[in-house]
Amino acid sequence: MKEYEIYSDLRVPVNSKIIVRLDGRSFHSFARKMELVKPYDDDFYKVMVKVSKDLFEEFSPLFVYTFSDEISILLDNVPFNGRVEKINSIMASFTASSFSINYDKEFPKPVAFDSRVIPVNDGDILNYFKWRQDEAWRNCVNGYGIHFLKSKYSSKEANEKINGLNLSDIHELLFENGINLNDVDTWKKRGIGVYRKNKEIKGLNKKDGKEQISYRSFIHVDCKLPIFSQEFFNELF
Ligand SMILES: Nc1nc2c(ncn2[C@@H]2O[C@H](COP(=O)(O)OP(=O)(O)OP(=O)(O)O)[C@@H](O)[C@H]2O)c(=O)[nH]1
Ligand SMILES: [Mg+2]
Repeated sequence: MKEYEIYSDLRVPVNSKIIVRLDGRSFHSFARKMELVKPYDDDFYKVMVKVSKDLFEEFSPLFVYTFSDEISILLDNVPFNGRVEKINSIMASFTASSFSINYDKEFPKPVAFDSRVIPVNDGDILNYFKWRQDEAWRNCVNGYGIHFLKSKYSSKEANEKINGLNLSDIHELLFENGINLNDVDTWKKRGIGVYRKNKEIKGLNKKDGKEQISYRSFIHVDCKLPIFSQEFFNELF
């Protein structure tokens, strides 16, 4: 029967970097049922950060990036010998478990995340994360836009109106109504990053009694990410 497991040999090359992207299943309806604050629910985001840190501790990636209900994990060392079934199933189940443990509220039903593996060469890492960060920005403008329109019109009318507007129209509409997206928290516009950072430790050298500086790394949650650039990733790894 073993030969029936025809997908178990599907592998990514272990010498390539990969990104694994996890996305909450039907979180639109999860958000409605859990009555999450619109457009941004602080408690939900705190949980997504805890999940991102759990993933970081478990899989030692180079970088984790999250916004909305999705998490992207950039891995240098491809786990499970590159076996796609293993990577996807373990990452997705680990994420759903971590989400459930860290969210100490009852859910209407069990939550799930989907998972996909994306092999990337070094030249595409910036493009990938720029693409997701652009999506975070679109999400932010649309989120504030629809929230504002629903305060003025019926849900149906608000949806119709927002579909006819592009991002700068929505930005303008919000501005005219006293909502300046420049004042919105950076993490809502650019997402949240988790990565290792070095901390300076001052100590005494036992041999000569002189002060010496060493460095210890810790997991840093960055809620004030810059717009992604090559310099940002050059500093990371
Ligand atoms: N109210 C609220 N909703 C949120 C928040 N963050 C994410 N969401 C919801 O999560 C959804 C995520 O979008 P998608 O992943 O495209 O939609 P989905 O319903 O999860 O669908 P699938 O991923 O295809 O299963 C958004 O549409 C929002 O409804 C939040 O902070 N507040
Ligand atoms: Mg989703």
